Amino acid sequence: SEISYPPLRSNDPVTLAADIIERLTYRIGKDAKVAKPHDWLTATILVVRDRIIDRWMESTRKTYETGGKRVYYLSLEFLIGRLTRDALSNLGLMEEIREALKTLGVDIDVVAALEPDAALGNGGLGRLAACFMESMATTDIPAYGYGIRYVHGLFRQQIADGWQVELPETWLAHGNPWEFERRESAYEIGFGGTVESIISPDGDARFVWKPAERVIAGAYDTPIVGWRGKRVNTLRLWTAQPIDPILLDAFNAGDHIGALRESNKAESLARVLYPADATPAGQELRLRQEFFFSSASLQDILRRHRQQYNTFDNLADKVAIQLNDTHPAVAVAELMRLLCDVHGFEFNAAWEITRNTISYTNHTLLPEALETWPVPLFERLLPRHMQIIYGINAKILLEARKEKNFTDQQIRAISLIDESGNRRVRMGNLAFMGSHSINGVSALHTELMKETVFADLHKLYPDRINNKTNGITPRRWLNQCNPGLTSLLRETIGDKFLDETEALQSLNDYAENAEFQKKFAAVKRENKIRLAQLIQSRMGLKLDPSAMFDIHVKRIHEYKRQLLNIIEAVSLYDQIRSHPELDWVPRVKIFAGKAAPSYHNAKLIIKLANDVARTINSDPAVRGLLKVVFVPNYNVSLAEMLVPAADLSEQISTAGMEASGTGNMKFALNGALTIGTLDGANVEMRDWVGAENIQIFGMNAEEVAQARLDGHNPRAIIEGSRELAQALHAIGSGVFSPDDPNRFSSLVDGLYQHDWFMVAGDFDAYAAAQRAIDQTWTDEKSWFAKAIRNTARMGWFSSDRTIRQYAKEIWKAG
Ligand code: DL6
Repeated sequence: SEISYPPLRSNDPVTLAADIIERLTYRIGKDAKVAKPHDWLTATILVVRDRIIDRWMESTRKTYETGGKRVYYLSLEFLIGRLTRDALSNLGLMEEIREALKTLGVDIDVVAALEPDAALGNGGLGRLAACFMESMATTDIPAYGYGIRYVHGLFRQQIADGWQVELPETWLAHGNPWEFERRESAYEIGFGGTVESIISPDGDARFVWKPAERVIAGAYDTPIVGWRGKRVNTLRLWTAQPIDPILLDAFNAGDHIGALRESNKAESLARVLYPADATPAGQELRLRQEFFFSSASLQDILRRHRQQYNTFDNLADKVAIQLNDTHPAVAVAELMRLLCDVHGFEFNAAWEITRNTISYTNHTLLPEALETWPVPLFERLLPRHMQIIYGINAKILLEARKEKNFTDQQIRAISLIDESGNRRVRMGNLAFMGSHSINGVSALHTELMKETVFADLHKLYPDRINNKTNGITPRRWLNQCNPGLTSLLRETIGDKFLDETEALQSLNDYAENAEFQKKFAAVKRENKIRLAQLIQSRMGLKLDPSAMFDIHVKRIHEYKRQLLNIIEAVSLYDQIRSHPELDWVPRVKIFAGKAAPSYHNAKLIIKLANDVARTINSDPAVRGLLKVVFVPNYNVSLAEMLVPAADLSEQISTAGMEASGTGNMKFALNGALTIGTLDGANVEMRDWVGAENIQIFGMNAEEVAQARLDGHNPRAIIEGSRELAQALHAIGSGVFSPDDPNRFSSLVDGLYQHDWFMVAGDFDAYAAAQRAIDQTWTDEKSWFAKAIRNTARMGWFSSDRTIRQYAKEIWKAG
């Protein structure tokens, strides 16, 4: 029967102000006279949330009614940051809410800044998932994100005496008004135990897993609003609860701690996000987390599907499941288990459905980052899944041998079990075999995937690997983070780019226009002043906004080569002091980023950046021409301040090692010039912005591979480069660490001995590229023409484009 729904709520500032007061009074229980800024934030979020709910329900109803295909994005990380500005700006409510709060004597900028960053991710992979969620809603794709509601997101970084110190992140301390607990959506997740086989009268075997431990996965939903509020999708994050919160027998017998053991064990599943993005965590708890969220998500997906269609025969037509890296790869085995053991499918039929439903994105070629698990651990924790994995392996290896004449060596390479040492389950190969599509995240990365990590699987299935170059949401990474540039663009080229980012192309016509250049430069300057104020208030360091802001922010890793940048800073410092008569371009080198707590060299690089900064910043001989800053606790909100303020963006990874990068896109879109290697998406950025508008330097991926094969000789290179040799000598002999002169000798020795990341190998080319950048900077007209062309030509890197490609070519949805 027809249900009539209430009309959508009114959005004029007067109604909004009344609603805010209503929420403050009746939901939070505070009188406006004594309300704290946090109370205003919560009341405002509740009002905005109510506007979203109407559209959220409408979106869900539409999918049910049209029988649309649903996309499920399984990811252990969603680095969403703050949500309030996203929601306000996507709903077009920003100015109305600003006005409403103003009438109540509240400044929206003050309260919005109180929202904690939801730091549920490490870096690029997690932030990509967040951009994709927003773009899926924008492009009207019925999608759900599934992940874990970590109580503690990524650690908070403090810098003490130049060293990184990790502190727990407490983003839920004030509650989270954005989320809805869904008590009805709870699932049991098993671990361990045994597998029983039941033989039916006609001789078929059925398997029943009897787990020894069980926990409950409980759902929390966050609405994700698309641009102009067209569609609202759901981010469903799982929390872990014990079946028995307290063991009363133990408690009554006086064992008060033991009585909570189950509870603690269950809750530990959703307590922390593993803080490493380039090495697998390797611990049992991580495998438990992976299975926990994969199983809960699949049970939820199957329940929703069965409720609508009452069959799983059409699962692949109505459901697309995207695995974000190998972290949810166990979902391949779990979907097989659910279809075979719970829903009665025969193995081959279940395999067809599984493979047609699942697809996998690879985000790294670093062999050490491809997850594997020891067979005994896997077997103990997931005995039925181990059987299924052997079953899949037998099927595929037989096919490879019979149909493609695979050699023993090829069979060893594609097997799900790595037998080269202690036997391990290869999650990358499992994700590959269980997927109909395997995609890389930039053109170069995808080609390298075919040649390296998945070379033999690619020979077996030559049609499966495809490329989907990453993108970023322009709502967060232009409109919101750079309101000054957004207004300038609107008044110059009109509003079309707000809906179609590629319409930024028309800005090309203004690249040489002196009047426009002046306005563009003024916006950049304003953004630099804003950043300088933040740095002064946080660190007490004064920066000159006329200097070039040269920004290198991302996770700290040797392949991202912050070390190369620091060594160049040291060399520049030497030259400024030796040649005070020359016209040096004033620069501020800004670094930020977190190191995995167990990554010794990365932490040492942070200390080096801080030691170098202290020395250079306090040396009067530098005359303020060079400043080095390491800004603590890099997160999404800090990125939103840094990105619009950059003149120069450092994207200098060792070629062949950065799968794509997405920071590179954010900076270029906001009118920074890039200094970078031909790595990841930099290659495509060069094609789009034009080689003359990006500063490319150094070895390409092929040359790096060749140099490694030929026996790269870094000592000879260092000895042949006076600048490099002097800078390394200064660092290695304790010029920047007089309290501990040998502190950095291991870093320097590594460069002399193997230089795996080609820091020495690329140094001269990098230094020359920096001087070429200086040259361009001194010609202001030329600089801004290039900067404007970057903004004009980066529209293709919108995540809306990426998502449309996924939808058309992989998911067949939308
Ligand atoms: O695809 C998103 C993002 C890429 O832009 C980065 O280049 C890549 O490093 C990152 N990958 C990961 C996974 N492990 N590692 N390293 O975070 O994905």
